[in-house]
Amino acid sequence: MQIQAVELHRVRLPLTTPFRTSFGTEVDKEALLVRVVADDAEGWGECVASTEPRYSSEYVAGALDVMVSFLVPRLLAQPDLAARDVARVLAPYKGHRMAKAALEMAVLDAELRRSGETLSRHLGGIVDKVPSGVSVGIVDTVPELLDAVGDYLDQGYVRIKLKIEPGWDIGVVSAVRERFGDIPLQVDANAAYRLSDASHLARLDPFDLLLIEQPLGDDDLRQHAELATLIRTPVCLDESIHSSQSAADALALRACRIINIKAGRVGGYLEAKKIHDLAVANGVAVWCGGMVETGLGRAANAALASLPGFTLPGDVSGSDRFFAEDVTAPITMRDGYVDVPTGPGIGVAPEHEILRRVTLSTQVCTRTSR
Ligand code: OSB
Ligand code: MG
Repeated sequence: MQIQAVELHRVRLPLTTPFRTSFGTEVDKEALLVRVVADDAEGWGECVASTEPRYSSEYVAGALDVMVSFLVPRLLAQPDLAARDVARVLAPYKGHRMAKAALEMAVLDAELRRSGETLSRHLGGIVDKVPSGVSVGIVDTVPELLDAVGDYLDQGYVRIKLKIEPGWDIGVVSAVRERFGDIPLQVDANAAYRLSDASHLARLDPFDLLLIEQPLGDDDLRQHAELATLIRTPVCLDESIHSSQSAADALALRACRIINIKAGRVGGYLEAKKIHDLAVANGVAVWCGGMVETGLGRAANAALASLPGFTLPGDVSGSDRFFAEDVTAPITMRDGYVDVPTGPGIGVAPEHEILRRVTLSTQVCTRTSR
């Protein structure tokens, strides 16, 4: 298809409660929603960069700039563009995987809407609903956390992930185990520890966690491999995995037994599928991470999580986990599952009236303005 225009909508949604991790606290969710318009098709994508460059180097204003200055003009210059070409076309510009992923997602959505195929089917999905886990942020007190976890379990979430950091780890996990027993439980450190904390992290061993996500720094593959020999909890990587190449490196180094796949972090849903395939070939479990996406990104994540290698519940929670009002029809978790969308493409799109209300700014790039 030939792309005629790309609209970039910067939106802000208030979170129902602040979301705190070892790298900071978010009160509002900002996102860039991308609409690609071709002659006979249109599609939507979501950029998962956060407001500040704390999870990774990308951030909303930076993503917007690189899209407008470099990525979008390059896409608009292609006389014929397929989703499978987007990564190669944008490859001369280094990094900026979240920005690239959002553009590829929108082109892919347009293509699939035109052909009538669902994203799930296109990627190789095999189920019509996916188990729904929830990521629980750091809070001020243990009783407050226990209330939150109890609430999510009552709602039906099938797996709890606790954000941890030094000072909010062993005691917290112990308290949750004591109160809720043998529930599927895992932790995410977002790179808050050093290899010298290994004996401290080994104190999580008795709690039979499903995994510990990204205990050490983004670049510490070798250290993760060493840590994995010092603790019993399976090591899972998030921030360290940028591509199928770095996934292959991590597996070769035995730096992890499990991979959290986020399409935005690795440059798109097509690269995410490659990592899935690589993990399956190596007998490594994967699960679908989240970036506090709007319903658009969540719907696409549900499609990704429907692939056969996603054998652990993902951070694919309902819209109401974070938002009082989503930009799409709400994603709902029912009896522990989220439905994989059945409409063509991603299967959902922002609702015009809501989008208008939450939009901070819109930038339109056209073939003629490039
Ligand atoms: O490390 O998995 C993470 C949210 C924002 C940035 C990083 C992470 C998260 C989550 C997932 O924990 C939250 C979600 O989208 O459900
Ligand atoms: Mg994580």
